Amino acid sequence: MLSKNRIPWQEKPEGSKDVMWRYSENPIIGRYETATSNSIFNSAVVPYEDGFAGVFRCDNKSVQMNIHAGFSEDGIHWNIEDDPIVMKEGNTSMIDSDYKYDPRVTFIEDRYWVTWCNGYHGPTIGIAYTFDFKEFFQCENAFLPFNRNGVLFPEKINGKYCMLSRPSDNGHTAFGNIHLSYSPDMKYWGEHRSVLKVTAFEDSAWQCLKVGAGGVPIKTHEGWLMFYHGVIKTCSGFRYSMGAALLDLEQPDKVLYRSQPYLLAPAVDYEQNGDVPNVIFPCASLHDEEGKVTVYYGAADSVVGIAFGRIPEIIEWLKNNSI
Ligand code: BMA
Repeated sequence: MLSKNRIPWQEKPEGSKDVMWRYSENPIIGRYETATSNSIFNSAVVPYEDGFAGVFRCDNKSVQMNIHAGFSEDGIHWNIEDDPIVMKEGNTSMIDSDYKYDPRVTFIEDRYWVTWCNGYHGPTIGIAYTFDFKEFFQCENAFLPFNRNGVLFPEKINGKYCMLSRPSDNGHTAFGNIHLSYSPDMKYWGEHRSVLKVTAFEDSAWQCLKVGAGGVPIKTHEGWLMFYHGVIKTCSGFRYSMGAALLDLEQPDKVLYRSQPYLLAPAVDYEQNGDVPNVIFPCASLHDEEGKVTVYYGAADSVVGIAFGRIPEIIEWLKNNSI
């Protein structure tokens, strides 16, 4: 919960019947905002000191994927480091990495934890921690390859760290369900459980090919609110949209509600056109004590956009639109 940091916000456009709506000034981060970037997209932000900090996916002009730290006073205008994060040794000296992408950031107890898709003989889930977004300490990879979309819960559940992930292949995976795993120490992961699976095409086609966790789940009285991406394969390729689910607080592999319609799908220029057309890929959100939520998402694998909603309305909508 935030008190001093005011999250970015804009009221719903008059007459809109949508549960979530886009910021009128999107995209908030353009593709060329660091000295060497080809694109800046699937990125994660958190409240930090009097403002915000984040970890950003910046692909450079050789189209190598890496993660960069950044800071902002208002959550909209960002200063992103020109150079990628250089990791120090955390709970291991094995900090090899062929590439890094799609970061998430979670504050747990005393530090910020970063998870990302780490290239180690194929994609798997990398973990690091930081106290200040200047020094980062890399830990053991959570899982064997191949895995993507590792997202930590913001607190221990039943005394253990808990992480969502999506086992995958080494390519543009044509399948994918969300699982979760527990760890007593952020090093050894087990007790793997299935959480959310793809839907049948005739039930909800936008999420029938694969689903993957978005930002850090938000704790509410009714459950963990998780934004996720769902994918359909169309005649012209994959299309990534955003939905939401509510997971049981004590036992988060139990899905209470899960959206049948999407909350947001590619529909405007910066989501439909870019290096990979038709992608909305949520990686983070900010929320306040009034229940406002601002979701950060990568658009068309090129830029970052934000969208707004109110948590009680989203939960109500989920209850009425669940499969
Ligand atoms: C996924 C990941 C994401 C990307 C998406 C669409 O497999 O690589 O980083 O946004 O594909 O290209």
